[in-house]
Amino acid sequence: MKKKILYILLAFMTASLCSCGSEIKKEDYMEASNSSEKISEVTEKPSEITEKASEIAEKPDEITEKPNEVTETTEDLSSFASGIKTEDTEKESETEFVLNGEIEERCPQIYETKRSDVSYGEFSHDTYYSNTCQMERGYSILLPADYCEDKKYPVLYLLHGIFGDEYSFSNDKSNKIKEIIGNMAADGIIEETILVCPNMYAASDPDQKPGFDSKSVLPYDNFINDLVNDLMPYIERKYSVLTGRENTYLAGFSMGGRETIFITLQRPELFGYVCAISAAPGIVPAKDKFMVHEGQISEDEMKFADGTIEPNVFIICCGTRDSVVGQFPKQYHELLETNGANNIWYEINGADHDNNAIKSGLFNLFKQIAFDKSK
Ligand code: FER
Repeated sequence: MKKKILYILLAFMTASLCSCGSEIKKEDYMEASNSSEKISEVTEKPSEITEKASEIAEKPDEITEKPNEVTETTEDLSSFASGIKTEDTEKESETEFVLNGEIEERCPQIYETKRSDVSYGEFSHDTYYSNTCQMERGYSILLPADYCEDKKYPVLYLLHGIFGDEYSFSNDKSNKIKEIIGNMAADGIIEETILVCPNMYAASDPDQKPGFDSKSVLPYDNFINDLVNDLMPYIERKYSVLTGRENTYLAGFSMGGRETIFITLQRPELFGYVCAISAAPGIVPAKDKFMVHEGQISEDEMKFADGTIEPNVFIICCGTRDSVVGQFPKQYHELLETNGANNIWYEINGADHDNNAIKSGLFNLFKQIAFDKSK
């Protein structure tokens, strides 16, 4: 009997621990929805979650409300936060690796598994002064284990999801970022690379908080200014980095994926290698259960300006079972393609809004970088 209670307790604790990739905090989602529902209602079956996902990810042509108008969300949003713990039914990926231009849906085990003969970097945290926000702002940084000033390293800026911060990736051991970068560098596939994880909420008012309404989302759209004018110059001054688009990479998950696409379209001369994982809606006008998005740009503007250089690699990907952003990433890919902007689109079979998608996106970004640079 005691054993049974222990098992139940263990199961409950395991279910409660957010081991998935999203930085979305359950409490925040619940707060955003004014939801008073119990956490026990969170544990829905994957199939139910998928049904909800298709409801939530409405197509843009289904917009009936005026832009700017905030939709009242009556749905229990906490269920979407738990949806990201979807059981992974896919087979383990191949352990063989061949450097070619092919996308591999899943990050191979050999790259996400810690090895005893590889030294991995450790995350540290620091701050920089942001003129954009008129305040000191934090970032996490993963330097290669044997980082030294005599060498110069390429940099990947990695942007978190909504309600996240500069600790979102460094605090989540399940995204295997350290392992993927460390192993791929140890195998000589990629150069040793510095990873910078900023706080993407570029608000000037320290009391402003993220949420599902136009005003609360604006600081995310302002991050382009903080990144380009404050953080990148600071990183380039403080660390031994290679500069220029060939050595500057940009990736992001969900809200970070949305800003990754937006920033890339605005400043393609700065980033040579880009990956938007499970990108959130709102670059172009859209509506989902969370809110109505006015859109940062129009659908026609979803392209690179005439005469501008395009990224060498521009990946857009999403899990087939994404319960938060649904079909929006695919829509971005299609709009870009229609407007003549090259991008690699792929889906991660069985992945939700989770670390399976994050691991896949990062692995494939590095693989494409390696392949492109080997040409
Ligand atoms: C939205 C749907 C998803 C949205 C943001 C998200 C601001 C972000 C999700 C995430 O970052 O995980 O409508 O609007």
